[in-house]
This record gives sequence, structure tokens and C-alpha cells, in this order.
Amino acid sequence: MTLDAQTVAALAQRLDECALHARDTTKITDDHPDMDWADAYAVQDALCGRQLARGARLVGYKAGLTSFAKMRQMGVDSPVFGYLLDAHALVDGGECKAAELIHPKVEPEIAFVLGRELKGPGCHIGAVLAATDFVLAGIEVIDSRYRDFKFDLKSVIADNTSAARFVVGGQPLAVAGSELRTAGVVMEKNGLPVAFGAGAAVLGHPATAVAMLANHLGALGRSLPAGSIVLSGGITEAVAVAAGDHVSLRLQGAGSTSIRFA
Ligand code: OOG
Ligand code: MG
Repeated sequence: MTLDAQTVAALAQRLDECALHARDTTKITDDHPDMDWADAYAVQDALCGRQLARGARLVGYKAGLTSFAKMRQMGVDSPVFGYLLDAHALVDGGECKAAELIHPKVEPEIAFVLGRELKGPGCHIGAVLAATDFVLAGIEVIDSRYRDFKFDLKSVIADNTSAARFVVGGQPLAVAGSELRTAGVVMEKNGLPVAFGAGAAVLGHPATAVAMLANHLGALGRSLPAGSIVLSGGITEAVAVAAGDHVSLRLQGAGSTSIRFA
């Protein structure tokens, strides 16, 4: 850690207020170029603490920047981890208020629902599959609080990895007997296909991203509780959206999910 507790709290407040008022800001590494990984996750924790203090509930976690398409798009080279709140969950087929967001984008994701706790270190793909109840089709709405959606890894970690909203479908796909590597996704915007891919785009197998997340939390003495929902990361590049857009995602074997931007 290079930042003191007061600076960590002030940075969390700055990012929190940007999200609350749909206002962007400069990268926090511009002001704190020497901040380290622990600082970045400490700001993320402080941000989470503010949201929980307002009554939000933690419902799961997310891995991001887990596909080469995403890493290339954002100019970074390693995955990042964040958390999901009930306040950010949207109803399948429901509305996402674009005015509450700065410059939203959507991503096709495979969402894992855990039947059992997952605890690192030493978590591997087999442990993830054994602990997973089922997967669902998921659309993540990301919205970086940074100007022009430009950031470095430490800045985006502090900003809870651009997490903003998410929606999942209601048709569970059991992992036993499914081949998640070749499970295809098609994302449509206003009826036109805009992104295609398959599970293998995420680190060769999306369960690998969940294992990495469990190991990341394990290093902090935390775990992924039973019942958690875990977004394993965008399979393709994220697609910009605006009020009026309708986005749907089909995941082979798991039906579809959709949202409307109002
Ligand atoms: C960071 C978050 C990335 C994903 O699925 O790759 C993410 C960003 O691109 O803003 O959620
Ligand atoms: Mg994502």
C-alpha cells in the first residue's frame, strides 16, 4: 500500500459520486501514479463499503478483461475482479435507465450460479464446475466512470471494473454434460446481430475466470459464498448503447435474456 486511509476513502467517494450523478472523472492514477495493486483493491473495497452502508446487498462477483477481445479493446493485458450488488441487477426483459449512466456498453457473458462455496488459493476449473449449480445467459452493462472510457488497470480496479448493471436469463444450463467452451453466444442490438462468440474466448474456458476470481479472493482471506452469481467476463468486445436501444443475448442451451435502454 502506498495510499493512506484518508486518500483511499476520498478516492472511493469521488468514484461513488461520479456513479451516483452519472458524471465522469480523470483517472485516479493521474493523481497517484505510484499507487499499487493493493491500493487499487482497497479503493474498490471502500467504494463497496459506501454502497453497502446505503443498504445495497452483495449478490456476487465479476471477472473482467478475461477475453483477448476485451483486453485488446481496452489496451490491457490481465484480468480484473469486482463485485455485484442487488441494486445493479435488472429484470430480464426490463428497462435500463440510460440517463443514470455516463457512456454505457453491453457485453455478452456466461453467468455462473454457485451451489457451494468456492475458496482459493488452489481453486481450479474442476472445483468451479463441481461447485456450480448452473450457468445463465448474462448481459453486463459496463460504464466506466473515467473520461472517454479510457483507463489503466489500477484505475479500473478502483472503479469496481466499470460494473454498472447486469441482467441474467431464467433458463439454467447444467454444467454437467455441457461443453461451455463451444457454447455459442449471439448478442443482438435492435434486432441486428452485433457480437458472436463462444465460451472458449474467456481464458480457454469461462470456469477458469471463476477459479482465478476465487484465488484472488482467497489471497484476501475471502471466498465466493454458495448462491453467488459470478459474471465470467465479456466474450466479445463491448458494444456502446444509448436510450432507445434493445439488446438481447442468446447463450446456446440457456435461452436468452434482454434489456431495453430507456
Ligand atoms: C472493464 C470491465 C471489463 C469484462 O467483462 O471484460 C468487463 C472495462 O472494460 O470497462 O467487465
Ligand atoms: Mg463484464
